[in-house]
Amino acid sequence: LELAAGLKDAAHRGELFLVFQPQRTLGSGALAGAEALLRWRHPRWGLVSPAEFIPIAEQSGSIVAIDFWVVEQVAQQLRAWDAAGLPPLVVAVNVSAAQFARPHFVEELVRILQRMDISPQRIEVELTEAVALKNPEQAETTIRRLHEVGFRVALDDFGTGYSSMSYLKRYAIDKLKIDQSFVRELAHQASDQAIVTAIIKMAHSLRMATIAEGVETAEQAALLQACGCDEMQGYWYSRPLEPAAFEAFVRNAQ
Ligand code: G
Ligand code: G
Ligand code: MN
Ligand code: NA
Repeated sequence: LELAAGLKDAAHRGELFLVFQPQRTLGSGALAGAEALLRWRHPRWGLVSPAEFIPIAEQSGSIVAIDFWVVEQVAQQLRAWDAAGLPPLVVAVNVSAAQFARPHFVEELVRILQRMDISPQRIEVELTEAVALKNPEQAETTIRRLHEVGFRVALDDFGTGYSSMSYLKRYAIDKLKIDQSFVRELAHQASDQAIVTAIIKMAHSLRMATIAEGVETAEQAALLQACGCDEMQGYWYSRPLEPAAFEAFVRNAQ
């Protein structure tokens, strides 16, 4: 309860901020993009994990305002990086079920980006299977609409939800994010290698790209590349970085 009360105005008090985790193309080694991840620095409790406060924000309903604040921050950051001469990166944002279910979700996103003069093509919308499957009919329409206006769509934590193969055919998904639980023991578990290989093959035959999450070792990266995975994200390449550190990382990667 105290956490919920503290969260209510956290954005206004400047306690929320974003970190950006670089994503790497496995073939060329080039920087592929970034995922924006929310952080809450409370004056007394210190850094509170989103794994802790996102569920609370979802229960209290404040998640919608927070998620739109995140999009606004990302757009602002992209403008700043463009002005600083960084290459035009695509940034992935996590979307909650409550935000995705809003009747004018896509238009609300577009309006925020228009205000900042940032094209939807710079944003990848990350949905989990749970978010996408809550209301499959609405999801199909919303994802199609997202595409029409230029957003990319990625399916987050893929393989951990109630994966139904039928929606992969129906939904216009651009990218599957292979969950880190399949990556963790990749070098030691034949079953994980089989699953990862199958996900990548299926994704490619449906013309979707793949990114592996939670890549922590060179060995995992090499195995993923051998399996044909397109991109990777994880501590091995980089931890999530605050904007200044991210900018330095990008300049170094060029
Ligand atoms: O960064 P970290 O691994 O601690 O994130 C934990 C969880 O919080 C992940 O499931 C992630 O998707 C979620 N999360 C991080 N940032 C955001 C955000 O801006 N909005 C939403 N809805 N979830 C987020
Ligand atoms: O649910 P989602 O995939 O959006 O959240 C990604 C989470 O994974 C973030 O909390 C991020 O901080 C975390 N993360 C990113 N890279 C790694 C990694 O290499 N190892 C582990 N254990 N977690 C990671
Ligand atoms: Mn994510
Ligand atoms: Na994920």
